[in-house]
Amino acid sequence: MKLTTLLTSVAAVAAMAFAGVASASAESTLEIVKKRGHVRCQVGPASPGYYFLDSKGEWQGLDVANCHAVAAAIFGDISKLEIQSVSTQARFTSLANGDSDLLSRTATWTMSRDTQLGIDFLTPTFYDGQGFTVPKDSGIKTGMDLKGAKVCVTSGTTTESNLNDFSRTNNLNISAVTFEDFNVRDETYLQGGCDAVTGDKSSMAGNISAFPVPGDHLILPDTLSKEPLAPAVRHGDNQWADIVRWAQFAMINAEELGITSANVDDLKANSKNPSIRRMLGVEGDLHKGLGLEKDWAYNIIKQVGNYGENYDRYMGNGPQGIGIPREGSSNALWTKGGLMYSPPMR
Ligand SMILES: N[C@@H](CCC(=O)N[C@@H](CS)C(=O)NCC(=O)O)C(=O)O
Repeated sequence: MKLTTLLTSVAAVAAMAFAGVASASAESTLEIVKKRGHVRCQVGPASPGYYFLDSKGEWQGLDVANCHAVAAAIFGDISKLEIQSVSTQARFTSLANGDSDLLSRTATWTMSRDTQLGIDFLTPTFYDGQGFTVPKDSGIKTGMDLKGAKVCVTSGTTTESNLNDFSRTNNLNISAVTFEDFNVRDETYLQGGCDAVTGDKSSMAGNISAFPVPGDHLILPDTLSKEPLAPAVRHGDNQWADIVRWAQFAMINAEELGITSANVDDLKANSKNPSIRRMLGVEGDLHKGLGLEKDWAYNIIKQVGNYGENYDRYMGNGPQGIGIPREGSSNALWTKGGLMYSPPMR
């Protein structure tokens, strides 16, 4: 099935499912989640950096931190969470039909997804771009060297459509070899079944780190696309979207204000900075608009940390990190020339 046809049919199913959810229940997502006692947060099949199982069998990662933040904001407890690992192809339908409360899983915010699938994207967690991985000894230096090449790609992704555009625009006649599962995609590449793999550059960097000899592969300098990776919620419940959006902003704002999981107790007790006092619920009533308790943001920072702590831990040089430099990139704070920016919390 062509991607456009697939998207149209997914959109139709999602719209029907969404109408069903809306009419079957007048309850808000927050009420449903509170009654259930936990948040259902969707990630993908384990992917280094973003969502993976640690040695204790617990989900961790930059995208999982968003799931934890929402559980902390609502319940004051990150364990009030069910992580759902859903295939790439089923991800948006699963959210639109009410199986998940949110998804947080390297999904690119695009116009058609945002406007046609019964879902809404929130603020990006990571600004990525698409690239190619090739064997170092292949002699391939740029995407332009891929004329007539076989390129392995995950189906149902922006990656697949961007590859098509890139090949058409540059007359490269690339043959896309598609896979539902990116592990099978990578295995096929490693066995020589494709000349290159294409994917989001950060995901590929994570995958390469788990290859038998990471040094034998390289990511080409080309960046084919913008991939703003963002969480998404079901369309139509603005309060729920606000909760997830402001949970993310709380982590970004905390970094800007210098609030970390290590100093948040001290700052809550002693800070004279009005911005810090408002955000941590010491003064003001910011929590009211979200329908949460005063300490919603305190709980996020105490239990999950600020954005930078999570970046370092999972995307940077922490023991579980995948070593993607942040400085000078779009993922730096706006005060350091990047795009990570929270509107004022006042
Ligand atoms: N950001 C793209 C790619 C989606 C994506 O990340 N797919 C995953 C599976 S959930 C994948 O293949 N990840 C590994 C990779 O691209 O290397 C999109 O939203 O379509």
